[in-house]
Amino acid sequence: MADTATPNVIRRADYAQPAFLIDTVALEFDLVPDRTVVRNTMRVRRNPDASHAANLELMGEQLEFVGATVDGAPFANAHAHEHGLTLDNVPDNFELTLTSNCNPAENTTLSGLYVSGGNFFTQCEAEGFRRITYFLDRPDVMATYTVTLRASKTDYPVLLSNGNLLEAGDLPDGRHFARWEDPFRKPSYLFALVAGKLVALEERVKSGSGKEKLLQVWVEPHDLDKTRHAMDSLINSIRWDEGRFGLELDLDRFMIVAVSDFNMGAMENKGLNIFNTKYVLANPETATDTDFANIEAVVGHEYFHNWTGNRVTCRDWFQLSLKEGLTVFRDQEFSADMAGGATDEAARATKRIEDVRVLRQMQFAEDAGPMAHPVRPESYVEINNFYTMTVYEKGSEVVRMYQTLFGRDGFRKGMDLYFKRHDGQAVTCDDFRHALADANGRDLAQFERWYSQAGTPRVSVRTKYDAAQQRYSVRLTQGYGEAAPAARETQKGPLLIPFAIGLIGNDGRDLPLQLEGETRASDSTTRVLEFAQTEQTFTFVNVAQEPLPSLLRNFSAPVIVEYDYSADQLAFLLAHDSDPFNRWEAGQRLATRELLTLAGRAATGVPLQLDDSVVAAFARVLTDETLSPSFRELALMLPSEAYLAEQMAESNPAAVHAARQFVRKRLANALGKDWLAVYDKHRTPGAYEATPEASGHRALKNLALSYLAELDDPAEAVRLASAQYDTANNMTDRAAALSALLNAAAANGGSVEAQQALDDFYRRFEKEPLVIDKWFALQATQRGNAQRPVIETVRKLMAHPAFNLKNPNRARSLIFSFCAANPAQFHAEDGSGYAYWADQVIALDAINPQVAARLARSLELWRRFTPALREGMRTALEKVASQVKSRDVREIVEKALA
Ligand code: B3K
Ligand code: ZN
Repeated sequence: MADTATPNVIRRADYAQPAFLIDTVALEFDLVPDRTVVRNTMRVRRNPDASHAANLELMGEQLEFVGATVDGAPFANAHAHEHGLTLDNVPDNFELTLTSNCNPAENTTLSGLYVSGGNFFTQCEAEGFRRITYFLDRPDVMATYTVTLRASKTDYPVLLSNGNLLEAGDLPDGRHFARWEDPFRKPSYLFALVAGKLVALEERVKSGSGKEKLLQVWVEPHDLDKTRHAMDSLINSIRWDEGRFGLELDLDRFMIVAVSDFNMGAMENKGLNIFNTKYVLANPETATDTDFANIEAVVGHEYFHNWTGNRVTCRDWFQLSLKEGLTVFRDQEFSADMAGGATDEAARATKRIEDVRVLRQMQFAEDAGPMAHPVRPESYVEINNFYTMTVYEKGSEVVRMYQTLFGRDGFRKGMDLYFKRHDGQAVTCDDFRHALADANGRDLAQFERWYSQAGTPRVSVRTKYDAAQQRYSVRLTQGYGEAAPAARETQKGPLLIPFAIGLIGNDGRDLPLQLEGETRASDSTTRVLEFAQTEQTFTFVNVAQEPLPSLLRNFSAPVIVEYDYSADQLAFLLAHDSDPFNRWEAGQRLATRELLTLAGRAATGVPLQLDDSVVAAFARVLTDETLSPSFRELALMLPSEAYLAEQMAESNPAAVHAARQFVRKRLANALGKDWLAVYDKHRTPGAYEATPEASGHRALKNLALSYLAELDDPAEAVRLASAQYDTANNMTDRAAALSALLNAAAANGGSVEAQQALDDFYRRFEKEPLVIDKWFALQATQRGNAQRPVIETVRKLMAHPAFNLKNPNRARSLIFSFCAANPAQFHAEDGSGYAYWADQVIALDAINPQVAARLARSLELWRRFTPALREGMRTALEKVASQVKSRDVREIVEKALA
């Protein structure tokens, strides 16, 4: 109890080496759902580098202690307590055997050993292993594991664990066993086991050095027809890591297992990756193009962890971004290479734009609130709360900056040195930075601030052209603006910011770049300026005409750029910038500026108007057939409501929604014929193909359909959407049609077509949980109106027989979709959304604290909203704070209220 009442803060500065080390672990499991017996035999020794401790303190949670032996003899001085097991006065070097029981059937937290769909699964990161056996459950204790699994042969025909299968066979009483050995030392968080009725798609491939590898994707039998894409993604990942980083698969066998009850996306357990079904199962009928792309990215991500995370792991959890930021960077590069190879910059930019959009919408918001923390946090109460956008996405941007500074080859040299120095070790973010610095002969001391300072940096730009001297100066100033208090206290000094810039002439082409002091212009028309002081001026010489600057090309650093572009200049950049990312960026700036002005008007009841020049800029993109469809789709998509609300001095979701809807309608009505032409032109008849080109066509076509559904007279759009719904041969088109029907209906208080499609969708996919998740999510995120607020639909759906709060995917599809992805409805003025949110956080807290804590975060920015909403949010937060028990949720709501 003491633990939940006054949560302990864990601090990075308090790191101390473990007093003991564990070299080998032999685990034996007798798997029974409500009483699994675990016998754990460890070789333990005192750590020569740590200060002396007489007692061995092992972590343990929710375990029933049975007994201990030391070197084969019963050991009486073992005391089990709420947080683990204390063994008094142990020898210096000994064999310890512990026996304990746990109850996987009752484990709804999905951390440790649990049952899902009648099968056994584990999840150990970050601190779940201690729910399986008593252990030094910290990443700097690395051991080799042997695992023996015993279970009923009929109920659990398949028995899997990390590494290689040593032997398997039958036992008396209808039981059987399997024994696995993982030859690589690993921290406990990478342990895994799976037992149950599963089948596998198998492939044998040869790795770069010619060794044969067995690859398996394990699923429930009825899902075998949805495994091909995951397998292809795995094979592509293996090839990519060999080609780009010279990293080979080190085990003879690599397994992926899908489970439908899972707290996050997937887990990189050594040789036995466990995945949320959402990131494995796909066929054209059930999965969208986005699902296909996500599966490729997540399969890649977990596979890449085999080197960045598993072979070289984290010394402590403050170093989480060492493996996560780096592995996100690797998966982003993998997806970009899969889409565009190394050289198709436009195709690569599509991926870059998608990633930056997520970063800006989610990580910038995190940085602006009470959970703001550096990429390498200084403290935490519950580590699971720190698997964040900052650690992952900003962490990835930090890794990307090394590559931007040193080039691909310099980055590769740094990676090679990192593995040479640290293979088999548990290390820190500093170790990574030093490897990159040393391999490139650079001092990166200042770069450390990217790891220790929270908040989103702002770079303001002032330019001056001297026509007589043909000089163009760019003055950069960096700071953090009005940072959140949590971020402000970490901010100590200027950052080293790689600032990529180009100069554009009035014909739309890049000008040559020559900095003052250089003898000639460089070959490239993009220059990475190393901006390292609070204020710094860079002067370009021999600039024949006044240029338009293209700033922070390809988003070369995770910062906000402030520069006073005129609307005409933005339209020009949108039409001409040679950097595809910045072309998109110009359109976004233009739209954001316009939308924020309109939201301000909507908030005060002033009638809305949209300038014709904005419509014209969008029309040019819409009709420019030289641009790729996927780029056009991204450029024509307006910034999200959440992002826009976050940009307001006081977030006003209703005003943002009104403004954005106004612009969508205006663009729909003004360009109706063009949208229709685009819709027709980008159909993809014939068999479904999951290629980037085909999915680009579908994305643009479906965006056109969504705009057509905004027309004042949506009859034609409804006809098209209904036809598309009925004839679709893939989920991308079917779901887009359904969504268009729902949105067209919202304006008119419902429609027969929408209801029919919704009912049909349910019947058609009743047996496909991942598709039923979409059915819930589409309804939770639909547009509402005064007569029919979405909260009513959501409440009704909570009582639907297919709803299940215990399944995280289902809870996310309904509750999270409403609370986090439908801002205009969630932030209803009557506070109904907040009351609902509080009830759900409290209900989930008793079932699954990790999932509850994620939901709890949807109100953390409450102080930034309009006063009318703020009060309702505070009341809801206080209610949650007074009722929840878990450390996870308490940390979130207490920080929000502090
Ligand atoms: N490493 C896991 C995340 C574990 C989350 C624990 N709460 C998945 C990943 O990032 O690859
Ligand atoms: Zn990861």
